Amino acid sequence: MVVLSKPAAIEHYSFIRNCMPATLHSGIPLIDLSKPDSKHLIVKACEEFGFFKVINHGVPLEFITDLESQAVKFFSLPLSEKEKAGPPAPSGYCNKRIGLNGDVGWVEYLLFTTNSCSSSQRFTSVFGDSSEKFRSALNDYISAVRKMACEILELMADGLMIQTRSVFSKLLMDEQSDSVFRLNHYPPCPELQALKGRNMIGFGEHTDPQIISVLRSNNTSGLQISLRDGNWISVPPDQNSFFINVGDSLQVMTNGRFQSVRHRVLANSLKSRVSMIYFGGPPLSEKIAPLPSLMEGETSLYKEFTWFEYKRSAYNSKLADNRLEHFEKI
Ligand code: GA4
Repeated sequence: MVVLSKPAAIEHYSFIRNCMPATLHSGIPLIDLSKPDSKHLIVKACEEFGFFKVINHGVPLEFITDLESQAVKFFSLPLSEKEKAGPPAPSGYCNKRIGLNGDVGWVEYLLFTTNSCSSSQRFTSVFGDSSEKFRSALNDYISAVRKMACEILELMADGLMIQTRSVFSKLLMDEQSDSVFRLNHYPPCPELQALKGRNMIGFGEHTDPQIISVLRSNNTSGLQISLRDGNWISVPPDQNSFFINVGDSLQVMTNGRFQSVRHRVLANSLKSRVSMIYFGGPPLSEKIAPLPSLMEGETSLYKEFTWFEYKRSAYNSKLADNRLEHFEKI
């Protein structure tokens, strides 16, 4: 990460924004996975927010702290070392650029496609002897988080009274599941203090294209979500919990009953933020369409498409675009 020497230089960055101040919201739905009523609360949270926080999740703390310390170690390497991981095409490292269409943010990150992360040779060149430790921390974490995501998706199917409770989870469990994992580092941005009331965008507003995203961060604030009325709220960080986002594909499968949540991350002037996100996606060939049992005489709001088609279109878009627009029936 480049450190800017003069506060004036920072003015040239296109990701400085005058974001309206967001309120800290205490009403973010909280789901306790150990409670019997969680399935109904999950459905309510997905309908009202497309977002919720999960406690009693069953992911071993050790998996979380191990991967976080591997990530911190990686991000503290000199830029030239980190760049040895190669660009994220599809797995690799990148600094500031997000996607291929000109988006930028005050962030550096590692991206992995989940079926290739255990085999990526490039990490050996960056980590040398400790690459095996990184790989195993990554695999342990992803397996545990995918298991929790599947449990949530099964409770969701139950709550929606769908007969086949694995209707969503089987897509993540499929060997061909096209899931993604990302480790983000938002370095502190001390120059922000000179910007008086303006914000530095860490990761610009967007919705996630997949089915479900599972986010865990350290205790640094920055995440904001957009409510249905368009107001932004700050999500208080909680390193012991996970945050779940409804993705665009789940919006389609529920024929719009659930809506994918728009979210963004603002940089912090003092503390660095590290987040790890699992994006659970279906196999490329999977048809993404509303589930017949959720239609109750309604017609589909969306044209027919496969995850491959949606992904191709999404990856050609800008971060803030409404990606589902092209797939809506007029
Ligand atoms: C948003 C969700 C995931 O982080 C991601 C992102 C992807 C990328 O970083 O390459 C995209 C973005 C995300 C959606 C639109 C395109 C593609 C950046 C971008 C501008 C890995 C994903 O699957 O879609």
